[in-house]
Amino acid sequence: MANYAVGDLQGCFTPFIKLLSEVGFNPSKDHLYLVGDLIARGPDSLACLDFVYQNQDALTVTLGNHDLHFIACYLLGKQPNPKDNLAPVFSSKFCENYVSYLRTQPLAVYLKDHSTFLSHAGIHPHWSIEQALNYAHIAEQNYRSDEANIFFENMYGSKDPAYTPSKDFLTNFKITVNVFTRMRFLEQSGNLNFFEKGSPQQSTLMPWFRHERFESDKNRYVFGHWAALDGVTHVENMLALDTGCVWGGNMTLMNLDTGERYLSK
Ligand SMILES: [Mn+2]
Repeated sequence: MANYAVGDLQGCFTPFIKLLSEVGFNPSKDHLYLVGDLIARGPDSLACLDFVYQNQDALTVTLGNHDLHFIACYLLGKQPNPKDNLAPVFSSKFCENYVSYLRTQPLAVYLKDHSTFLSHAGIHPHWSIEQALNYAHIAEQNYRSDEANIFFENMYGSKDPAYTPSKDFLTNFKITVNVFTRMRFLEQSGNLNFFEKGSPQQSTLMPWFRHERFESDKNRYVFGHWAALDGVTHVENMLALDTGCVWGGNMTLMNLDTGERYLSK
């Protein structure tokens, strides 16, 4: 049995399947962690969702911002961003199944045997792994509940860059979702900066993974979301898997047992 992780698929089905066949992924024995953003800008979001749905016993998805946006649009009856190629997904007779399945998936996972934390955007440096999993768990209950719509209605906007829990449960949902699915750079205060998306070399702000808390941390952190990093963090235990396949780059697959990386051509 092998454990693999893949970064943002973003609807790029062909390179994904090629990578799985290159490593001989066997859904009856192996497990695959997808760190979110299965769908959106690429050519074949429907095929990505369908594969994930068909192989769900062998897969775990840590949801990304695009996955949550898809769920929100479906539940709230909103139009998705026209830049996303999601029309075939919305017209699929299985659309409801995909939404139901994605809602069963977590925001963050910790693999004890591998000392590895996985999520779409990362972990806030002021949150312990235990706290982070606890916040994720609460938000997961929110989006699985019958009241999920009120959480999705209040998920948007960049008005809440905070990372500390508040007294208001809707705000907490938004904070948790922001940290796990949108975080890149941090302000000095620890608050999230939603406006810079480039590479760390082009910014005076601190990428979340450069915080000193991680220097003596024996855990590995596996994340996607930040294509401008191109898989490079310069921090040994920080493993960035989004190498911008949808923007003309590669897709990255990592063997979590050996640390080996494979790039799609
Ligand atoms: Mn993302």
